[in-house]
Amino acid sequence: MKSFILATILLLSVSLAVAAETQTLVSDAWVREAPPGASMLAGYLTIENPFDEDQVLVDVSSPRFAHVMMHRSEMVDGMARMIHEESITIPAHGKTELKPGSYHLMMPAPDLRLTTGDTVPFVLRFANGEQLEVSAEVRKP
Ligand SMILES: [Cu+2]
Repeated sequence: MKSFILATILLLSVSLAVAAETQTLVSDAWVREAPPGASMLAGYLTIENPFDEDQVLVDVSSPRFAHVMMHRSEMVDGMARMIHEESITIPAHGKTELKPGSYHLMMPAPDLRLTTGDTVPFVLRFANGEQLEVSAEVRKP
C-alpha cells in the first residue's frame, strides 16, 4: 500500500511538471486571400493564455512582409473604422480571437499575391519575452 501511494505521488509530480511547461497556444491562424491588386492583407488567429497573468502581445513580424500591424475594427455611428493597437492583451486563463470585425493583423503588401493553400510564417512576441512561431494558411473567408 505504501509503495502504491508513493507511485501515485510520483505520477502526480510528473504531471505537474508537464503542466508547468504549458505555453501560450495559437490556433486557427489564417490570412485572407485578397483579390489581385489588393494593397493590404489581413491575418487572423486565436491566442490562448494558460498562465495566471495576462499575456501582452507586443510585436508581430513575418519574413513575407515589411510590416505587420495590429489593428482593431470598430463600428462608430454605423461606419467601420480601424484603430491601430500598440499591443493586444490575452487575459489570464483566457483567450483573444483575432477575427474579422475585431482585432486583426494587417500587412501592406502591394506586390505580393497570396492564394489559397499558401502558408505565411509569423513570429509573435510577448511582453514577458515569450516568442512564438506560427504558420498561417491563406484561405478565402
Ligand atoms: Cu486593419
